[in-house]
Amino acid sequence: MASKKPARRRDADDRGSPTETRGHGDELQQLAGGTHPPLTTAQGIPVADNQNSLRATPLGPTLLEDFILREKITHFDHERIPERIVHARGSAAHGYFELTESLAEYTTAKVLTEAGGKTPVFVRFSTVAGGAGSVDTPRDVRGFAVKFYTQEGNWDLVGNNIPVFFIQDAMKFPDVVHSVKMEPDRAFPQAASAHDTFWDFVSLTPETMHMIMWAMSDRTIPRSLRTIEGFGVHSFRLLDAKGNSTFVKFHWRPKLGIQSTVWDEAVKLQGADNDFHRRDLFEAIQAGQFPEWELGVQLFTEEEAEAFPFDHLDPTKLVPEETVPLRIVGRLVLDRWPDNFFAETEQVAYCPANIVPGIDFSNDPLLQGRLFSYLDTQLSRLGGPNFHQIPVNAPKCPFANHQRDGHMQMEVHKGRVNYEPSSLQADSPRATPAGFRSHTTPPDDGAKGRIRAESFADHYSQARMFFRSQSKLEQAHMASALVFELSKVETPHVREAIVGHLRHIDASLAQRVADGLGMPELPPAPPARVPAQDLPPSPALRIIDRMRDTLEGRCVGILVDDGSDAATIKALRKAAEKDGATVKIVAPKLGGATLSDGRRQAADGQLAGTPSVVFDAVALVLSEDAGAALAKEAAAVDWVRDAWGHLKAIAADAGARKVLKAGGVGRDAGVVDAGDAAAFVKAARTRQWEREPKVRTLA
Ligand code: HDD
Repeated sequence: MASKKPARRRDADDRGSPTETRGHGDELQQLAGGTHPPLTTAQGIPVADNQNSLRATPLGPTLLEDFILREKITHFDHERIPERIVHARGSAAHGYFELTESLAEYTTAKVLTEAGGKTPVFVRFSTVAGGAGSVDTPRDVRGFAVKFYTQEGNWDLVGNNIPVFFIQDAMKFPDVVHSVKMEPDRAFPQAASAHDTFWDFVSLTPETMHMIMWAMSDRTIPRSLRTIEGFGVHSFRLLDAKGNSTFVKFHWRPKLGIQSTVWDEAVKLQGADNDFHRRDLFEAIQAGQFPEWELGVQLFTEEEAEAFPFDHLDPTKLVPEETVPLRIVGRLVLDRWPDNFFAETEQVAYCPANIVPGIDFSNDPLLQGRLFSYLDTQLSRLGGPNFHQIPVNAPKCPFANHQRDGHMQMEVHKGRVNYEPSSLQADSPRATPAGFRSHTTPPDDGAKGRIRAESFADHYSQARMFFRSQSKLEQAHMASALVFELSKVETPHVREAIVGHLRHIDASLAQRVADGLGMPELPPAPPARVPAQDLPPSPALRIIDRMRDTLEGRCVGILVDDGSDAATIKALRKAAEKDGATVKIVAPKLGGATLSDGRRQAADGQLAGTPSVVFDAVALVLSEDAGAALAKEAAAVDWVRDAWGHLKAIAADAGARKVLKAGGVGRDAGVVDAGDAAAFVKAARTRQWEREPKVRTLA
């Protein structure tokens, strides 16, 4: 058919000039106003037509000669780089670290000694198991990686929101990661630990038990990245001018307090908003509500460490704050969203080996392995040894050495001298006495070998301490989480083995999980090299008691419709905003609603697309008619049913009561009259934990 069209005819006009634009697409070029710089190829050649490829005739084949098309497509074909093997999904921001208390007594590192000094940082948060395009709210550990661009070079504190790790030795890292990622034959589940391979590995690796307790706690279903804690995990060293060493553990404490979701909410958030955490971080920064953390340090000497009833070099152990209190020495503020996700968030390359003079590593065998792994992974992820020149990775202090050439070299190094010692160039870089020096750890007298230290053999005591330090509700959440995860495990002996381990941690926990799984009897506990000791509980490890009662950083949703009482909405909004909340209006239609005073109220979200899971507290202000209509609308009924089930404060006026009834909302201190804005704000500052036993059976 096409071949018969007259357009195939070649005539004098067809030939035109080489840069001539013809046919469909011309008009697109005219659309936008403004003063645009000329579009060029990567070689700087101006492009006349960005709509049509170069074709032999109007309906003929495309010509290989079209270097503009080839360059464009080739670049596009290579846009993706390998995603991180772990922590692939992440969100990041720029900001600064401000030292508020000098640690000059312990270290020479300027970033930790110059009180009042501000150091630029780039912080990336991540989930561990899922791919780059996975959801934000699975049950998972969160990465908390901070790159400090100090005056003495880059210091990367690459931590997590949990102070311990699954394994003791880097040798096991590929195994634990393989086991938790999607299973290799079926390629599922994505971003989930609830499957056979993970629990199989765990069941055969008792050192994971402490971290498993944390992973099953509410820490792994955070409300926001702004409400997670961060930990450097390992013991590091601080070194003073004489080389004296003090051990240090780093902690980040969120200013908004630590806050989590409830499991059902986290699951529903995955449907409501895949990008819930990324969006929350973005919106907070754009709104000038800059996320903030305190930096706390635990400092202890070698001698003090000797007295701990555990080995602090074992990364499955934490140092209780009750033993070594936290000293707050600084604050971290994130105040700028990256300009470009790929250039910054994707290309940022953290390496725990990036450390500055005055800080040093410890002999933690997990840390030692990490010192190798990160540089290695960046070489394959970023394609060569010059990734430190990418702006987000480059130090902000001067840097110079004799490393040269390599893939994607961006520097034009001058001069003849690219070696040392040399006498030919007066300004060529030389080592300096102020440079990095390692702690001179005296050698121990043991023999070389593939050894797991005897002091690493206790796998249950701190797991027990963590479990027993939790409030009753948190313990119930952990038991329920274990039941959920193990219910997804198809292999009976794996489920049984895990419950066996739990018997070493807490007999009641093991029984609850066994009951939750419907096991007829408790499986045997595996032999334990070192039986669990009863360490004193550490209340600092709880979440619920430590949540800050505040509306700061929280979001309130108000459901309105035509005829909603304008004064009530205004009062609720005013009170919530005064307390620090962000308020969003939800209506059945995005166009909004006409309120009782005849004013048109715009909506921030449409009801069906804005479920209550995205809010921390909800209010419904509805006329009698709207209430009656919405009581038959599943989206509205779910709105209140979920808010009730997720333990949120609910304010409702008379018209909205019908919706509450349809949603099965009961009565408690968290369900208030919409006319009482003060009562609503008070209830909205926290979750209604006492409601929980009424809404779900906890294991
Ligand atoms: Fe790791 C990434 C945190 C043990 C090997 N790790 C990575 C990231 C974080 C952590 C936050 C993401 C950084 C970013 O945002 O780009 N990793 C930890 C913590 C660990 C830990 C807190 C234990 C205390 N990691 C660990 C071990 C190994 C690795 C034992 C290997 C021996 N980690 C890597 C890696 C990654 C990584 C494969 C993947 C992407 C990357 O490094 O840049 O090299």
